Amino acid sequence: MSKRYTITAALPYTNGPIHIGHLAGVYVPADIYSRYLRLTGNDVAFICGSDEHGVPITIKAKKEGVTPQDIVDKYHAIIKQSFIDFGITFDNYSRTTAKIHHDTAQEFFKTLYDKNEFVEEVTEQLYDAEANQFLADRFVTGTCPKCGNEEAYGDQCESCGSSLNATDLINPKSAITGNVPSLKETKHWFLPLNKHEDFLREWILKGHKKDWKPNVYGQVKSWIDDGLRPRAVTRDLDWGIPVPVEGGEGKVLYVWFDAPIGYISATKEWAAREGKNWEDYWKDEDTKLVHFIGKDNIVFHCIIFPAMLKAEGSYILPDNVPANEFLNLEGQKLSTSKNWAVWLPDYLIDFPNQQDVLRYALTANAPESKDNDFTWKDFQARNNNELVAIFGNFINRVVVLTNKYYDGIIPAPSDYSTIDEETLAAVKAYPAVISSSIERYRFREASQELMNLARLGNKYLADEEPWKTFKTDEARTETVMFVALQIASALAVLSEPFLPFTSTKLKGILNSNGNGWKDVSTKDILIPAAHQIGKGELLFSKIEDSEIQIQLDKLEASKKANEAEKKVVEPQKEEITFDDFTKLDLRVGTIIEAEKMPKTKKLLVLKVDTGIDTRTIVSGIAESFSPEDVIGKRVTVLVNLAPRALRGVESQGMILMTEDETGKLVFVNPDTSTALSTSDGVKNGLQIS
Ligand code: B3M
Ligand code: ZN
Repeated sequence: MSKRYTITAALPYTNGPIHIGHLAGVYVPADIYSRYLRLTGNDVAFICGSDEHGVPITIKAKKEGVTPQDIVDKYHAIIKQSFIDFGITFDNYSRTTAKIHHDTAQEFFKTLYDKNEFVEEVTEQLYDAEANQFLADRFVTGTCPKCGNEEAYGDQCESCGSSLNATDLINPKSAITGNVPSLKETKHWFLPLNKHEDFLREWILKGHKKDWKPNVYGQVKSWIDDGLRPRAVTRDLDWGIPVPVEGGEGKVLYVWFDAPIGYISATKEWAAREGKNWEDYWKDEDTKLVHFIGKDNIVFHCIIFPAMLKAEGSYILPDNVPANEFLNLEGQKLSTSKNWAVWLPDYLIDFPNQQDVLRYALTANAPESKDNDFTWKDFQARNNNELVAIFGNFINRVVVLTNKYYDGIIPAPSDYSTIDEETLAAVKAYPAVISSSIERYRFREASQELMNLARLGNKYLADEEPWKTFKTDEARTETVMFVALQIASALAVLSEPFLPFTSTKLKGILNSNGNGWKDVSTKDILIPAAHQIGKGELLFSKIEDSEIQIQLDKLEASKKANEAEKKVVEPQKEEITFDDFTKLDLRVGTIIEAEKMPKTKKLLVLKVDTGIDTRTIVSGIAESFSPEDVIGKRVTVLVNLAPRALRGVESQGMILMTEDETGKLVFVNPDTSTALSTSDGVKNGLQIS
């Protein structure tokens, strides 16, 4: 039965382009779902837009010396275009700096204010006096009180997912100046989540939300069980939506208060354009609201936004929030700041017309129930071994043989064999199988079922061998080719949600565009005899090792750049006088014996020939060098250091060591050119010139 759906995809922060983590977590599954629902005849509003307020944008603008508006204008354009080029079919891609959004968010706030749904309170908040700035959200970092992560933000810990108030952080530090913040009084409006606890418990825990993904349900349950607290929904910032009530001057709405309302304003904008009524999509109990998000957004979509909607009173609540886990890249967490990512605009340049390959690789390996890893090798294998070798190969054989044997005109079948009948029956079962997976948000499973249909086609051809029967049995060959063409037609339809560009191409090749999703299971003939198909064109092409290497080299370059940045140069120590320096008696010595100090990790006991005597020196280098490494080595020795007992062994001097540019411990070696290396200078102890 046809239904109305409002499908939202998390509004990306407009401080950088989209990367594969966003795509795998949110946009690809949301697009598959939306395309599927449209194909099956539903009324769909697929909504997204740029999240343009919030601290990350202010921070980026400060860093680049431009205004926040400059930043959001730049990335809104980049993000919007890359979604279009990638085939994400939003019905509307809006932005939260749009007037319609400011109006909608302010009106929403006003309604809750008028209904007394907020608690107005003066509290002490973290304040950076040097920056003249209250510190909330990403302006402050500190240790998470729940899990101990030392890099938690003022509103959330990304490590354990907890939602936090800035004052919860242990050892808070300003992200602007690095200062330890002070406390300063300020007035804010709080949404008393505690007041909505019973409703949330009833709605999610006792309600029908048992069909939510276990990771989502589990997180939400644990927050509710922990007890909910009031949460400030206003901020002392200048970038954002002004608080529209008395006393709100100089304050803006908290970005997580305005952003989800962005779904509503984007729907309004779309409805006005399309001549529809937006309220049908947000206020009709028969409409199904589904939020696609990443796991770090669960609390906002399952607790805070529903509490806001409930408090307002006239809205529907989400039917499901199929949040995904995270995608890693080559074994490491994706990171914008470390440039550890595959950026969508770059992908579209490096792999032109290969959107479907990335869509498929990300779906087949989607982080649906646990974090997953994207590797370029897997991407290549998904393309070469599945898209090319299974799907592409099947279509290519069917199209080439039809053109070769029948000039592209589909032959009429004779009697079906049992195999033919079983094969056609199996094809008819696929729409229901794939639908069932998609409707349960199991997109990986669904994509694999699609590939199984192509496998079925390949097996059918391999078993029936029309290239052999062509010489001996015309009628049998015609029947086999007819059946194979039905499978190809089914693939053209059922691939659309997953591989939309391929689906369009394939429909073009088959010269057939008329079938819908349900036709595949109900019609006996999807493409009729005597129909003329087009010439073949390859659907997919092999990705070579050299193309993969280019991508791996890019990542290697990011890694190097990060290491170079990370290298903190120790500041120079306090100045000393020449007299201080002349006190050091440095000699060239040779290590003649070395052994590990028992029961220690770090210490080696060395016998060193200093030229004046042989003495024992205990050196803390055992983690970098084994005894065998150092025996026979010429070293620089400070011989007049006061003796000191280490673990009961008297150490009579010190071997000079330093770190090289990579941080590795190295000997100050008298035989290579180091700072102290003129042998005269060393021998004389002190004269370096
Ligand atoms: N801007 C996405 C993020 O956390 C955030 C989503 C808003 S959805 C209303 O990166
Ligand atoms: Zn935490």
